[in-house]
Amino acid sequence: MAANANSAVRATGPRCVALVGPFQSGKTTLLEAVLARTGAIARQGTIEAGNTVGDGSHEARHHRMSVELTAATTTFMGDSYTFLDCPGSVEFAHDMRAVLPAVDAAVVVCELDEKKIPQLQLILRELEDRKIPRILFLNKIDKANAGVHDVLQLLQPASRTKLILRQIPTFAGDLITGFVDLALERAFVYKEHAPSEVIALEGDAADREKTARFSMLETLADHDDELMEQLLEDIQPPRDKVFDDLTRELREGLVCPVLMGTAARANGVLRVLKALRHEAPGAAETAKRLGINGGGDAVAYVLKTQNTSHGRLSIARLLAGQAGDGATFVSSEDEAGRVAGVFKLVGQSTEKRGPAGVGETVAFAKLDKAKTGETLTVGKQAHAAVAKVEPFPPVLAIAISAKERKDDVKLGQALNKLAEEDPSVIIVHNPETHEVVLWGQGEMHLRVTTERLSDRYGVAIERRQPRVGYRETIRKGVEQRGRHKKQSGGHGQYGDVVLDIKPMPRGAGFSFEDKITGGVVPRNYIPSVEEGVIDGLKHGPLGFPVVDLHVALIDGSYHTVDSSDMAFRTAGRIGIVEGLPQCQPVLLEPIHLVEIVCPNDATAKINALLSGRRGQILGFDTRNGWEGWDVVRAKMPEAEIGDLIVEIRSATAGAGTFTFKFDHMAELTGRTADQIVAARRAAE
Ligand SMILES: Nc1nc2c(ncn2[C@@H]2O[C@H](COP(=O)(O)OP(=O)(O)OP(=O)(O)O)[C@@H](O)[C@H]2O)c(=O)[nH]1
Ligand SMILES: [Mg+2]
Repeated sequence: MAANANSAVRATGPRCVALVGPFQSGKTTLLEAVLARTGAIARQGTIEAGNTVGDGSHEARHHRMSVELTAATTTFMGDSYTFLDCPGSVEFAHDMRAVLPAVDAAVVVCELDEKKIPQLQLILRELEDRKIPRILFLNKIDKANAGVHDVLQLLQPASRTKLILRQIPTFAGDLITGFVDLALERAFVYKEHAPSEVIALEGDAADREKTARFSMLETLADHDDELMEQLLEDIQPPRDKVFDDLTRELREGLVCPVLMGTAARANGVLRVLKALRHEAPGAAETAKRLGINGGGDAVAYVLKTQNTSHGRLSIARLLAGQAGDGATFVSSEDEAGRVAGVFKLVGQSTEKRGPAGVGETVAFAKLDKAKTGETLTVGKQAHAAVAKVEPFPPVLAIAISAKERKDDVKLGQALNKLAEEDPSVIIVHNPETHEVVLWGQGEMHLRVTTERLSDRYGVAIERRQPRVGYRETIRKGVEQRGRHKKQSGGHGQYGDVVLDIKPMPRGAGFSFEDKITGGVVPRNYIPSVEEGVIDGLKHGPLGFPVVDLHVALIDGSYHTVDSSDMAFRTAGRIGIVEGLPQCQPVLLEPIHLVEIVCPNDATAKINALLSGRRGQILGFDTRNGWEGWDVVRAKMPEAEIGDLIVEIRSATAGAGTFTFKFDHMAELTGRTADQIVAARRAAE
């Protein structure tokens, strides 16, 4: 008996499958084909016609790309399947990354396009790291021709797991008209929007089938000694054994099969569904992978939380137990809410249904506090989070404000909701500039986020470049008197101070010292003098906050009746404001330590890019654990980092990215500094 006799048992119950892959590879089109093929929709829509289930939101239609997760449930041969159509753009990657822990398998839709290999590699790594069984679907075969032969040679570098070709194309002249399934050993001819038809396997196709099948078996035999012996002895392994191995090795993450087709014509789609049905694991294995022992209380993982016009909908997969109306969920942090409505989803269309059982993916309504990526439990005892997917650090920012003042509060609330749905959006309030800065994953991500603000929440906004954190400091010291005296009728105002202003080393900040002797400034007024100085430092002679200086109060005078906290505060401010221009003020700009990761064929371009942006390259290295990738480190002014991601992406076909960390403030003089100061003046 084969060692793996049990592993080939077909999974039962509802499945959940992610459709992932590089940008524009055809995931949404594949979902459409699957839904049409399984009867969930009457006709297959197209991206061009703008009538797909997948890109149903206003923003997705408008941009003709997926900008968020879409879930659609359908039935295939008596089993329920929920497909999660994930955006391919790296800017919306969090919507994909957050769902992966809870899926049984992923179909990775890709193209025969060398330029998209690094992106494919990024996605496959994510799946490999999370141990998600995966099938590659090589799409757009209609655009390929007889020139396409070694599919694996092109695709293999993207995968650390060995790929196995499950199908080879068959041709009529130069056109691909069908395929041979190497496990079934059957030839099929594609029919548009209909199941492929079995044809005789003969001639050239039969020869190619033998060679290709043999290499598929060889790869399988790497993990099956018995099969290896059979191959060595030239014994044809039984078909069941081949299917058993395909199943076991897929589930154990030892191999990644490659299927092919044309999603736009629904060609090759049935084979994908069959592979999922027979070979992919089900909810029981997934729960085991996540450390959930079944039975008992319901455990659900929130794939995505959405705020719709009907309130909050949480798309969740039930990994244990059962949950319906009235179920109260808790997360490890908080109560999540009480379910008021369970829905089956087919994209934007919702259909009310009964309680959800193990393995099902549904939308729960009214879980007011459930956030994307949370693990929820019914009952008092919260289950530990089954997965924690941290968003990638943000790479691009814009400053926004409500067009109309009256919308300020609404804007704040809407932003919070958007950040709960999409944790890769980060909102920062800058107290110094009073700006709301929206950080995200790229231009399109920020654009879509701001579109949602107006489309969904009706808040019109203005957007600007966020301000760079310039500062200024002084190069020499001065002693300066600050006097405030007002004698206008009755009670006057009197404060008089002498400040000793001195530069301090970089990073020292600000310090204040009381050097008054003999009570020439009474003790109780001294904190007010300091406050006045601090006030004056907020806006230096160049227009920026002043740092790295020491101010000592060395002398002054007071008036028994007219002196007050207010008067000394004003005197302190006058002293600093009048003193600073005499101290050779100089601009300081923030310099960050930048680390760029990129496929190594782009390293030279990245180096040039950094040098062109006043970057000081510290060196580059191979990226640890990432074959074919480099890391480039540099110090760069914040002003030059602004839209750096846009250029990095264009130099790396979207695969490169960067992180940054504040390093130090550096003096900036000359033309660039003059321009910054002039721009600041003009803005005031
Ligand atoms: N020739 C051909 N074009 C296809 C096929 N499948 C999809 N397309 C086209 O490829 C483009 C992208 O298709 P989508 O289905 O939106 O791809 P996607 O992977 O969902 O895109 P994102 O979600 O934005 O990453 C559209 O113009 C489709 O019409 C196919 O099988 N053959
Ligand atoms: Mg899509």
